[in-house]
Amino acid sequence: MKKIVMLCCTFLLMGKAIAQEVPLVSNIAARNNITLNGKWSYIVDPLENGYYDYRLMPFKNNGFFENKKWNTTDLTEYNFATSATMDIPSDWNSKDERLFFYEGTVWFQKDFNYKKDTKTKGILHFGAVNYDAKVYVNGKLAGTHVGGYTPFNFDVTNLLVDGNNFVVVKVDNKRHKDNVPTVNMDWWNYGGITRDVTLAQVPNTYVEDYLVQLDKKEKGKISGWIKLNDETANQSVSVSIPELKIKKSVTTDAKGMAYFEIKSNPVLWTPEKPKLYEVTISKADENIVDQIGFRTIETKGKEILLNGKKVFLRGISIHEEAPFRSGRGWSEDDAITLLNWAKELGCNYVRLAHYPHNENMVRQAEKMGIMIWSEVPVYWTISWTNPDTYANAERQLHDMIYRDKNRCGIVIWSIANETPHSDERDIFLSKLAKYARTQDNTRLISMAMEVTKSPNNVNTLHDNMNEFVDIVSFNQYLGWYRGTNESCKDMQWVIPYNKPVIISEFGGEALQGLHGDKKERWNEEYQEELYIQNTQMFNRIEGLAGVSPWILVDFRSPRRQLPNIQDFFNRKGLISDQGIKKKAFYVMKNWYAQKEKEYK
Ligand code: GCB
Repeated sequence: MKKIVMLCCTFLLMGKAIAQEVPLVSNIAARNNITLNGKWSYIVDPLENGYYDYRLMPFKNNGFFENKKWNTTDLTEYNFATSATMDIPSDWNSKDERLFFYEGTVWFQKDFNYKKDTKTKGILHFGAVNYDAKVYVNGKLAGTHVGGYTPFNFDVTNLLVDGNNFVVVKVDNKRHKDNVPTVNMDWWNYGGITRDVTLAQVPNTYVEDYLVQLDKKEKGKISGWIKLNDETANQSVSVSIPELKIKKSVTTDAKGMAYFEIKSNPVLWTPEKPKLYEVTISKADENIVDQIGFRTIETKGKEILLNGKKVFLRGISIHEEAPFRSGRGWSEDDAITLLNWAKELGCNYVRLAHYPHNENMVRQAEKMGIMIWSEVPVYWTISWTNPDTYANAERQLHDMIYRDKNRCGIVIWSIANETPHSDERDIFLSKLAKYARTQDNTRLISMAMEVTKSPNNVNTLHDNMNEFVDIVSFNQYLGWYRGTNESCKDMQWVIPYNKPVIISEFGGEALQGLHGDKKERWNEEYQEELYIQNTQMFNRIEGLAGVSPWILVDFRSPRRQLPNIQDFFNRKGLISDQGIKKKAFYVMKNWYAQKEKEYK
């Protein structure tokens, strides 16, 4: 009898996934959480000996993920307990000087305590891991993920035990041609568990996701939906916005979805008055609190309209690099420092390049009244014809939109940066643009295109992708990669599309503190002159609706080698890596002050 019962149990376990990736739990920070941030033990494993045996076959069950307790009788050649520790979130390149240039596998391990109960599930959530993650809980595979800048989570309920548990993550950031991004890029490929790690303890049936926004079709209405993880009908869920005296209960349909429409005229979010409302999504055993703003964003001919009013996007491009200490930025403090600088420059807009930034950055920008361009790392020369590469890019786009769809600060989704023209690229990107619209029809779509060179001082912009985007954006480097600063004076621009135009990048390098003739590169005066000439030229571009100079702060890049000047920093920042403003900062600031007046 006993034997039969045991067999049944095994069968049931085999029929049911022990752990699995589940749709992202929205607004993870607002759930009942155990944080797994903090000290993790780590083992650097350049040959992946913790994963493959000496025949290069994956170990069945005694890889490093087993976290075997070391003793003198067994042949065990690793020991997390005596290995060094690293603060997570972080990147190993800036945490361990031996790993500055390292691209490969590092194993991370952490112990934690958990109180199991039958009414809740454990969802293990990672804000981001760069690039390839294999996650194990108590020695068993919980799931895998690729892509370095988007969140993912696994339902690990069946792997958790009451009391002591451990999690092991194998992180591999080796570059591969077919990845997104591909092998060649102008930023540091920081490896590691780069964003928050959270174990959310949610009710067995929980609110997985929700959308609360101004109705797209009808004025004076807020609409949206609440989605449960289970396809359970007749569950009562509600949305409340006390400041607007809204409390609306709705019931789920057979798909676990509940839709609502509420008559309301909220104060609209603007950069000048970034009004956010406290919104609570509730179920009998769950309350999720969010801060949500309401606004409309659209285009009309060559204009961008925010809440129906023409705006000029006074922007700056930003990499997700930590101010002062370099390394990957991730915290609220990092976000506040960077965004305060953007504010000081006079910005109402930031281009978060070249991948989705951490949630702190997006939420903080929104709070400070800064509109956002958010981008996926479809950068330079991707493997356009590889279906897996497309699927990877689409997944990253999906997850970026999914995470941030309630963020009114985001006004533009960007699907690519500086991609070379070809039929294969057109097929890939047009599909991606159409996909973006299926995921969100309330924001604008764009991509950073390139200027196609043209003779006689006439720059004509031509890109087949024009018909798939709402805003025509392009990077141009007059005075740095093309022409001289002087050449800006005679340059004419022909942009033959009836759409708003954004210059998504322009700029040049300067080592902060290096001074000299404005005709000599690398000194601050050269960069200053480049900004003077370029901004004067911009005044002549018809339909220009925004700019985002490249870039706010000097950032690390292995492409930038010049000794004593670059030393592995791209020096196009308006601010040095040590937080000191260069002369060009003030040129841009003045130009933005003028623009602000013009658009008042
Ligand atoms: C670009 C790229 C950006 C580079 C920049 C540069 O056009 O989009 O990723 O860092 O130029 O500094 O060359």
